[in-house]
Amino acid sequence: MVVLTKPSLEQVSLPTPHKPRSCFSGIPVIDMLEPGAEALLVKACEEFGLFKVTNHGVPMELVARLEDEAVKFFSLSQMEKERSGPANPFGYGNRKIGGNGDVGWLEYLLLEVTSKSISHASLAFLKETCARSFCSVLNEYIQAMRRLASEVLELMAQGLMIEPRNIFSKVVMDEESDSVLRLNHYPPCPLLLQGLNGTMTGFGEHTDPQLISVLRSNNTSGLEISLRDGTWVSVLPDTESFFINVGDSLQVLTNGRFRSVRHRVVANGYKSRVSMVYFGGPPSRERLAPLPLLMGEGEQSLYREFTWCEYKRCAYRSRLADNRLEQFES
Ligand code: GA4
Repeated sequence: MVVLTKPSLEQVSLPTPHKPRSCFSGIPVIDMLEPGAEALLVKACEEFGLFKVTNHGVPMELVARLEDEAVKFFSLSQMEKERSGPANPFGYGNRKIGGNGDVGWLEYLLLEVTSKSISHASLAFLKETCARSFCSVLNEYIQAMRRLASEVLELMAQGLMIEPRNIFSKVVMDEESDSVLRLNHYPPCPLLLQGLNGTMTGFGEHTDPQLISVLRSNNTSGLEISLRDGTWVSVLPDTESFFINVGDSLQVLTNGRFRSVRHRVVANGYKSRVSMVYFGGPPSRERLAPLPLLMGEGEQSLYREFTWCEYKRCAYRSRLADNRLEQFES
């Protein structure tokens, strides 16, 4: 295992500890090449808002290359990393999440993604600290994530039996789609070894704003999800699969049939967790509203129409745990 440098303790209040959760083995596994995958996928989005995909076609060698580069970046000195920060919202961030007082036991690199690569702005601050190899593997990875996100979204449309098949995927494949790549490092939390009773929040509970998120982590646990009845369970890591989350935008398009999953990450006492998350979002001007094709006879629309730009404006004013869709309910 790679040992990452310990981040310095900052003058930031620590997140509140909470009780550890039991491991949940019921996360749906969807083999993307299996006939009938689309129906299983729809069921998973309705029941959990989270599932993992196998036979996804993403070369594991590419995943390993990006993870190595991420580890190299997080192993730089604090001063060097901070040349790519502070995250506002993009760039290198340490402990602070968003701009409204949320904190977590992590450091991260948040990158803006425009259609096929990292944006010029994100590239500019990365160039300060990173080798060209990092930028090129990032762009390769983004391409692979876009392809995977699009295939999963197409299977969803197929499973819901709506046409055209690219009804969801075209939103994230659009030239102007507004997506994000997040590299997270959750360092081991020494307080957990000093008799702290409970666990430490790495990334507080929230739902993702976009359509779908594609997550891959190393072999360190930490991800927890809230089930339909509100119980929190811990999700075992799986280095070979990708976890797919339903985001708020997809919940709106499906009029609440698919659920954006509330999730969080807890820190580990011994091991670093490194995760890489691609968030597939719509173009700024995209209008979001329940698709009439998915509404049954007499079914009421749960949300009024709004643009992604409007949603984002509200999101950046919110705290992580807020229900950001509430204000768009009809
Ligand atoms: C949650 C999902 C993604 O990580 C993210 C986060 C974003 C940020 O870290 O800047 C936000 C959060 C996320 C939702 C509410 C706002 C914005 C922090 C925050 C408090 C990159 C995203 O798109 O939304």
